[in-house]
Amino acid sequence: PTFFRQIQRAAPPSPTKRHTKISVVGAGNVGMAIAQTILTQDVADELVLIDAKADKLRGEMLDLQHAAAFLPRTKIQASVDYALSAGSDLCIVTAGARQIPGESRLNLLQRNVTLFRSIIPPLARYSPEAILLIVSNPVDVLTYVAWKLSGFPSNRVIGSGTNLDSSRFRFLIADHLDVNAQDVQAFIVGEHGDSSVALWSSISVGGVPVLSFLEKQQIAYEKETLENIHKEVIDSAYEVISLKGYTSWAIGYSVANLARSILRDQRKIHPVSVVASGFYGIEGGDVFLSLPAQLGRGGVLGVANVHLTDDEAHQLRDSAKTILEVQNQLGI
Ligand code: 6V0
Repeated sequence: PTFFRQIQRAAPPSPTKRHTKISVVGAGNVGMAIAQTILTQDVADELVLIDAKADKLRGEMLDLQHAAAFLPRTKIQASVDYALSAGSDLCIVTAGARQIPGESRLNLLQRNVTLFRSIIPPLARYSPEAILLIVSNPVDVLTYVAWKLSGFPSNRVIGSGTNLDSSRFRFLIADHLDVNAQDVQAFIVGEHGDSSVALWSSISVGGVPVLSFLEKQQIAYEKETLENIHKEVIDSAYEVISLKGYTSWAIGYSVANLARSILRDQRKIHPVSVVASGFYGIEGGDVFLSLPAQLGRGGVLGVANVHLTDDEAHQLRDSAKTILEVQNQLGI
């Protein structure tokens, strides 16, 4: 129905103003936190939710739609059918099987690979030009799996990787130094989770390199404090999960931030999971690990060749080796 009487024929939308569409697969804790943050940040004209549970999905869709009066305008739809995702610019995958008590990590991974076989091919078929952003864990291996199953070029398959670990790191450093976390530059790279690598020399606050500043002041004990902060980053996911059962808000903001960089062509550098083979002597097969990558409308625009100490490069090669061993058992 036409509510407004037209005073003049409306001009067709400008071809330079792009319509943006995001699909989120998996409407669980993480998928919904990402969806709601994307809505508040005004990055998409259209948001599609896909999940296997039809009732839960419709409930989540209605609940978000009812907030329309308070949000930038975004068309929100949901379906169990991937056809609704057609023409997406960005597909975010958060669907994952839950660990059964006593189940090995490899077995959980196998079940997630089976899940991805039913998710990635239809996503790729309906949105052949999309960028895939993988969040489900173990994120580095599953990003590789998504890359293989989609047949997409590697610049259009990204894992959320250590973007979240790095934001936890920046928060804790900011809290320790009593500064704004947005002024803290600090990168955690490598494998998302237990074996992540903190790049100590990358830490700066407002352009001042923290480590050399502390060394000049001969505050040696501060290095230990920073190392403890990295330990706290690694433990923090476990702590949140043991306290509230899952993590959601920080991963929601961190992935929405990636979505903004990609779709609004921000060309910002984020530590995300990309093909890392060939960097820092990583060899033996294709492996995804987080490195500081520049993100924009084309996906991964480039990977920063940051200086790593011998020890840091060694840690990355170790993670790559472990991941490759796991990948070789998957039959992908
Ligand atoms: P959840 O709340 O159990 O949600 C998972 C959702 O996936 C559920 O709604 C399921 O119905 C849905 N699902 C299952 N199978 C399918 C399928 N075949 N097709 C479509 N949907 C399906 O889990 P939660 O949201 O807490 O976590 C999701 C994933 O994100 C897990 O693998 C987590 O480990 C991972 N995380 C990754 C993080 C990162 O930094 N990369 C951070 C937090 C969680």
